[in-house]
Amino acid sequence: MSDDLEALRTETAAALAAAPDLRAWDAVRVGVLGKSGRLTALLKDLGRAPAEERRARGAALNVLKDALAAAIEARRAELEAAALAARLAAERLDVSLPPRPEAAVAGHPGLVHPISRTMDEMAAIFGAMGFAVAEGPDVESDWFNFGALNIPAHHPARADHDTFYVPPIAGGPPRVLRTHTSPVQARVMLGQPPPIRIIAPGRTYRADHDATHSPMFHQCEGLVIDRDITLGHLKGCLIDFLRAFFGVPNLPVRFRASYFPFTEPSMEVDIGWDRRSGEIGGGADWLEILGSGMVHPRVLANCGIDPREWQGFAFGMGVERVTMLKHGIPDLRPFYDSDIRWLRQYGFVGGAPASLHEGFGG
Ligand code: 2NL
Repeated sequence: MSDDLEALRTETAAALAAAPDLRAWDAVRVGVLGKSGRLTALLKDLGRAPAEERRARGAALNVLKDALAAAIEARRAELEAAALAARLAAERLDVSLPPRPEAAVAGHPGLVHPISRTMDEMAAIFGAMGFAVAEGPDVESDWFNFGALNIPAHHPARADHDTFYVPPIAGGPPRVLRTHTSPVQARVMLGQPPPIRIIAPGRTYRADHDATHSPMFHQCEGLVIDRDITLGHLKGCLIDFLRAFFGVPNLPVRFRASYFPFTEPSMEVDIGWDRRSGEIGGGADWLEILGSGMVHPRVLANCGIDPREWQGFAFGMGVERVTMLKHGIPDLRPFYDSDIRWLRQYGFVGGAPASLHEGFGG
């Protein structure tokens, strides 16, 4: 190899070794391979070499170009690994550190967010009735979120859901951020034989953002599948739940015919309250709390359960909504602001919530 090419190789190697970070590395790269880089200039000059030398020099230049590109790439990988290692070391969190003293309230290192509290209470109340808690992924296949639940493409219910779509993994099925927690229940039905008694509390997502809607919110759904489940079981179960959750023993509960694609018949569930004072159980007004119904035979079949042998009921409710009602929280937006003043006002001292036995009250 001619001297000038050899010089470029050794000088580039030295410059790469001396480059302390990706910025310096990029300057070396541009200086060699860039538009006005040294190698680029040598390639441009090739045309001026004597014809008898051109062929050999061209070949040597190409070999050098590949070698330089490889050396540059190798150094980039090295520097990136070093940068990542430095970041990981610098940003390491010591989770065993005691909490900052200013975060403590009344001697407690932290408080339970009202959303978590409500979901814990739901787990305790339904848990005492024999329900297990089921969980599933936030990013769902279009089929689990809609298809399994008797909401085919072009069904009007899809439009109501204001769905966030997620790019599919190469060649994979269409994906969404789940718009309800029903897909968790569809997964359970496919994964285990009946009888089934579960609730599915968790995050849900819809492309909706205003004073009363957040793009991320929470739902709790429930599902019971057995051989002889009737509307009577649905009513008894939800009446018991609502009375335990709101702590009002004789809370008036009303069932109203409605429509959902995944249940038939479907019912909306209202509780009695006083619109003026906000008192739950008093007054002459009705407030919608839950959607419910007998699981549609097509949903059972979609999820591998024979509807001639098994039947059941399902229900769903918004966690934010019942939390605001129960605790008189007037505004949805601060739920997600992580404002320590709001959390102090509405947070709960830790520990498991009261069980059904305590919550029933009569
Ligand atoms: C509402 C209404 C509801 C369901 C959710 C459900 C799930 C399966 C099968 C059948 Cl896997 N149904 N879920 C049923 C009726 C109503 O939610 O207003 N939610 C906030």
